[in-house]
Amino acid sequence: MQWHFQKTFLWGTASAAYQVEGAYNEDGKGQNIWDAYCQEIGHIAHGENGNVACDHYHRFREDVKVMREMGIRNYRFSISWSRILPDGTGKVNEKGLQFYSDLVDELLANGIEPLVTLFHWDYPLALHQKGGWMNRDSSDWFAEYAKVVVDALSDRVSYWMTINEPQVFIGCGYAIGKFAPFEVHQAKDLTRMTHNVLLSHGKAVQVIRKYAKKKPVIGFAFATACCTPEDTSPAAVEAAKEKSFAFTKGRFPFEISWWADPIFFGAYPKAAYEILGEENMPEILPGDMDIISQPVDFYGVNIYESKAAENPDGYAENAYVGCARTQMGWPVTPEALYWSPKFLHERYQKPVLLSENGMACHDWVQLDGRVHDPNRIDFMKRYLRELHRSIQDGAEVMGYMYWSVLDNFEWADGYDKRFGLVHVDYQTQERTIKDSGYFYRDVIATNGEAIFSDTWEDVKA
Ligand code: GCO
Repeated sequence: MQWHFQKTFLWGTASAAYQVEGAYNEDGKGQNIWDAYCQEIGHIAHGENGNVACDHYHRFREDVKVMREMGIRNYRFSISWSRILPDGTGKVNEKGLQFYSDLVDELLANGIEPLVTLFHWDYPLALHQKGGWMNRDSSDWFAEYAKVVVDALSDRVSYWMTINEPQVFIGCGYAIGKFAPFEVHQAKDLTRMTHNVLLSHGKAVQVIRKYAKKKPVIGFAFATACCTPEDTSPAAVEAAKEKSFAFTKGRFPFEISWWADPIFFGAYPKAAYEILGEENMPEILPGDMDIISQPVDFYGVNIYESKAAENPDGYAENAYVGCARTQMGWPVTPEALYWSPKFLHERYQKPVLLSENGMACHDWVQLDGRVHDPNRIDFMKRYLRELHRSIQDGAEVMGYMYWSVLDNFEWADGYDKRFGLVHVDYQTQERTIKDSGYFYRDVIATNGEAIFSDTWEDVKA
């Protein structure tokens, strides 16, 4: 068995505009729904918001330097739509574009490949006020935004993700009201929003293919991992695969197939019509499914934990009494990075990009000035060993983006939850590379071999 990943494997890290940039109202940036709704008391832990965050907007050169010290080769970041188009459409904010152009130049000057996510939840407030994803025009708004970004950055950017986790921004934002804009809608609205989000994805793919100056590699970053089989018998594996891609009213709109089947098969799952009822399915105009099913180059997926195929203890999650859990409370389930790449690659026949994986820990700077995070190092070893095993067993996996480069604004959880390879002191904005950041440096330098050491020591010191 080879103890490393393929030479072309993309090792990197990830972030999102609203979670790291700050400068929420600077240099002509327009408001987005997180700017607006974080001001409402009760939504976010401690009443926190992304107004300043990690101040990445002003400190991006320092942050790129830190990435370089960690040997990061790829950096997945998102563009703030309302920083580029303050009203969502129309007038372009040149200072906003300049920030992203400077960031891309800084990355490339430091040997780091940029991967751009067009939309990571920070929907322009002006467009939300025009109906947002409920409005059939929303896909044209998104295509216009995509064109502005592609014209500005595609001479240097090759990797594109259209949307990040529609399962979550529609599911948590409009079905269960946990994320901005904190609304609760019924099925008819949710399917209509889904259709407009998928049309937006398809039209953005068309724009990138047509106007990108460098040959583009296009995908998305979906949520929702596959289920872990009860055991490795063929029957259990089949059952887990079937459950992973099933459409169930209870999990709608968080499923995989609800979002991925229209893109790869050009149709919504049949079970959706049966379970939701024809009357609740979206209006599909001629040509819509052709737009939605534009060919993409990879299936990007954010995986933190696997789902349980069947859980005898009644847990909805893949958990058991006393199981290891991260600071988010999520069960530690490394096999998620074996089964999800395997099942997703088999079903959709595209290379899989792990666009996010990581864990939140109770990190702080210790008396010796370092941030010792052995649990995160152990987590990464276990998950990456499973990813390596999945590749050895035939799954095509193109890369791994650790979430996240910096501690940052963890949405409704605010700043308590720390996912970063780099600790951020939000009082001083001081960055401290955690032990895991130095571990990841060695993982990348050895193309993965370091994950097989049970006793990795930080050679930096
Ligand atoms: C997501 C989002 C990230 C989160 C991260 C930790 O996957 O939910 O893409 O913005 O911060 O996943 O929850």
